[in-house]
Amino acid sequence: MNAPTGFARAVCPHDCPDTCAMRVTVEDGRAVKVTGDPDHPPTQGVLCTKVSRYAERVHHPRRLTQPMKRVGRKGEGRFEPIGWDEAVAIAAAKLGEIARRAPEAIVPYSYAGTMGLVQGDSIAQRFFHKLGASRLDRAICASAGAAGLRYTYGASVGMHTEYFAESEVILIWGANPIASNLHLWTRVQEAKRNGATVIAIDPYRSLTAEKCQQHIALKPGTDAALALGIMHVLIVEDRLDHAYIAAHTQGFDGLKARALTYTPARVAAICGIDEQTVVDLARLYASTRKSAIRMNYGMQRVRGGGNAVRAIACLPALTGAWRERSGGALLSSSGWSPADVNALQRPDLMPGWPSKLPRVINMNQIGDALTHEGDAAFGPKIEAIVVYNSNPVAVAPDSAKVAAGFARDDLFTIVLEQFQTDTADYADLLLPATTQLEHLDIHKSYGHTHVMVNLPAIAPVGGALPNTEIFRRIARGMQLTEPALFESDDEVASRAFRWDDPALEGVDWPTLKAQGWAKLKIADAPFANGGFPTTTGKCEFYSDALAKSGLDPLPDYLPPYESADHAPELAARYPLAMISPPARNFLNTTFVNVESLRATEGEPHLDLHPSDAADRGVADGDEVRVFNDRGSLRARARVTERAREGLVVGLSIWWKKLAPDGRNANQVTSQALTDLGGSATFYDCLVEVERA
Ligand SMILES: Nc1nc2c(c(=O)[nH]1)N[C@H]1C(S)=C(S)[C@@H](COP(=O)(O)OP(=O)(O)OC[C@H]3O[C@@H](n4cnc5c(=O)[nH]c(N)nc54)[C@H](O)[C@@H]3O)O[C@H]1N2
Ligand SMILES: Nc1nc2c(c(=O)[nH]1)N[C@H]1C(S)=C(S)[C@@H](COP(=O)(O)OP(=O)(O)OC[C@H]3O[C@@H](n4cnc5c(=O)[nH]c(N)nc54)[C@H](O)[C@@H]3O)O[C@H]1N2
Ligand code: SF4
Ligand SMILES: [Mo]
Repeated sequence: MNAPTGFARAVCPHDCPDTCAMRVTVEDGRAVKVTGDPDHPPTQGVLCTKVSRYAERVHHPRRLTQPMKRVGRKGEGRFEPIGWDEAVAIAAAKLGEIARRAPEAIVPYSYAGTMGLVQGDSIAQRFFHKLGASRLDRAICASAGAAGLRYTYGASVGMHTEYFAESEVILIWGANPIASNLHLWTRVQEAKRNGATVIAIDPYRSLTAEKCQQHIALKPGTDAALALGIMHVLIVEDRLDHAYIAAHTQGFDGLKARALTYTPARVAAICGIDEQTVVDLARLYASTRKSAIRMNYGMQRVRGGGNAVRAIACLPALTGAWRERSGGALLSSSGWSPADVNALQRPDLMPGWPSKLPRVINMNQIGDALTHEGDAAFGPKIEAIVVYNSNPVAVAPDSAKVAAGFARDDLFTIVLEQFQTDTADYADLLLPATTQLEHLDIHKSYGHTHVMVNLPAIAPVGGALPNTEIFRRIARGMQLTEPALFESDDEVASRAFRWDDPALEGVDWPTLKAQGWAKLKIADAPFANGGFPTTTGKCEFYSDALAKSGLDPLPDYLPPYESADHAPELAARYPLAMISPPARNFLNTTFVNVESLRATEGEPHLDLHPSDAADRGVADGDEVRVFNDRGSLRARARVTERAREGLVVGLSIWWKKLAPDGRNANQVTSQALTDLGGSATFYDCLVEVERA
């Protein structure tokens, strides 16, 4: 235990770029309060509202504290408690039987319930690799953007958050930091006080957009066109850093030819904004090298998401903004951390390694996968699914199909959870997992450049166990003998990073454990002299790797699947574009069951523009039905200009069973995948709305 009484040091485990350092106040073995650590530079002593309530969640009366087996119908959520020995025996027998016959019929399903490298994907991955289970493409969130960055910069790397405070122009592009990246917003406000111009590029007037000097409300999924339009202006007005382009980029001539086809007039028509807005934005952007772009994942949840990130990522290399530490772009900083994924996850344990590996299931298509009968192309029908760190019945797209899959009587489902979520209701075995205050972990961050350690502050609540220990027990129950499956959490954490990496100079596992965190050694202006982590060392406007895969080697605008440009017939029936970005008081579906936070969000809302509301006879406060061919949900209408014309917004992600109609936004979202990275297209979704 870190500290039975007094302060303990922890790390916020949630899927959030800020990765805050927390102090936990413990009294009589109970966590009574968590606060932001004032000594940790990115945290600056502040936690967001929802995680300030973390102790409430840890000791919540409905925490799962003992293993349970299903007694009711699937989805009904009726269980009876059993002991750990019985639970492990059931899991081991069932998984063992399937693994001997058809290992790929077992599918693990996990995401970022915790971002910890130990409780996230270490022993669990090793276990599934050893069995030869299907692999999961964990692409529900960030993989289009990650691919966009990889093909342009070589990795998920960018500016340090700290230096946004010194920027003179800041574009908040497809991001809503007040809700989902609070500590960056603090830096942006500092910059604003020093005279910076801050512009939001977002179809929705988010909490952040309303606080910026300008809000450019483009149509969803049109960001690549806007970026190409900015390039057009930079080129024709010669606002380029020719020396930077010559020395540190590849493929300028091709990019130039492409950008010249995106005149401001064409871009204005695609994006649904004024021509002058495009020109002014480009001029402002190029007026200083201290121009910073904060992208977040909002913009890449559409068909052309990968290309959009790629196009935007090219901008700072054109103006030479990378020469300044307060210039450049940041989508994710996760690539700076020397995480040792192979040591953590041991892909070499897979039968057939390295050439003939088990099939891959994209987690965004779990609805189709679970309802597939199996054939030569798909492989065996799925017989067992093991869910941890995720709530697919609520978060995965095309939810009716997902729920139908989980409802299959011939599917064996294990769910490791802290709470009885929508997914837990479908479990055959529901196993209680510890929270961050009860287990050890090690973290990198995708928003800052520190690595961090979380030590347990309290003993596990009730009979809860860490994910790692649950998988160790099931492995032992299956008589597996591979030593990697039985390493302790401390041993796993000690392998999480390549400690000899120059970024970790002077830091090893014992030091990090003692200190709590360490800042990675990365240059202040990392690409001032090029040195991108691509094979060419350049910022790749033109990507040889994309060309080799038969894809467009240059960034381009791809209209959303569900748009008048791409699917006019569909757009005639379903004329409204729906997005369902994060609600401020939830973190995906985590915290929806914390009463105080749910009360703040109220009930599921749908924001729609006054003209769209008038066309449908919808008044503010009416109950509306949102629908398309995939399904429908109900919500309370808020008639507001926050949503641009043609756009409806349902802040998310509600637990279905805590919504009045038992449904959420994913009833209408689709399983289609992005251009690059196989990501989900949650915000590429046409609907119609009517009064309920
Ligand atoms: N409070 C809170 N914080 C969170 C989360 C949460 O649920 N709640 N979720 C966490 C997770 S998992 C993630 S991935 C991040 C997500 O954090 P963000 O990437 O910031 O996520 P989004 O809210 O999806 O998108 C941000 C903004 O993009 C806008 N947007 C939607 N479509 C488009 C588009 O086509 N173009 C442009 N330019 N903008 C668009 C949305 O209106 C929204 O205001 O936040 C994390 N932090
Ligand atoms: N409509 C719509 N859908 C979306 C999005 C959207 O913007 N709109 N956003 C998408 C995005 S960006 C993401 S990242 C996904 C997020 O999807 P998920 O990663 O599934 O996120 P959560 O809903 O927060 O569910 C995480 C679950 O993990 C559990 N958990 C936390 N820690 C632990 C642990 O240590 N052990 C175990 N066993 N369980 C733990 C929590 O209790 C919680 O129920 O949702 C996606 N779905
Ligand atoms: S959710 Fe984000 S902002 Fe809130 S405490 Fe966690 S890391 Fe910090
Ligand atoms: Mo995410």
